[in-house]
Amino acid sequence: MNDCLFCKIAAGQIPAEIVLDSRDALAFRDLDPQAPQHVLIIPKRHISRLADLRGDDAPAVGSLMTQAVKLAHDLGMDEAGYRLVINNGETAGQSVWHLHIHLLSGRPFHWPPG
Ligand code: DGP
Repeated sequence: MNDCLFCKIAAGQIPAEIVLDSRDALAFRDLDPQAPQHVLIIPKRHISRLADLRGDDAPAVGSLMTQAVKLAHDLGMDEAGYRLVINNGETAGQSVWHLHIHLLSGRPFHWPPG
């Protein structure tokens, strides 16, 4: 997508602090971190939001989730714990229309979330 912020980051057109670059996914530090560690994991292929996933996207989503969990491990978050969040839609807090998993760690998280 030409005007998608995260597609531009994936294409190297906008700088980001990249922590993972694989065949199908990219992870980079959030510009406005909500925890001491806050990383976004995105598919390189443009998918606007969770609700747009189709049945044949299951392997892609499984791969994304698996890479998020491995990244949490590699960034040393296992012991402290971490939270994975996907906001779907404006009311849920989605502001960038390219599917992304938030990986947050380094402070206590409350439930229910705000
Ligand atoms: P969400 O609100 O769930 O759509 O999350 C979007 C996140 O993207 C938000 O936490 C801030 C982050 N963000 C927005 N613009 C940029 C940017 O240009 N670079 C980086 N690294 N993160 C961004």
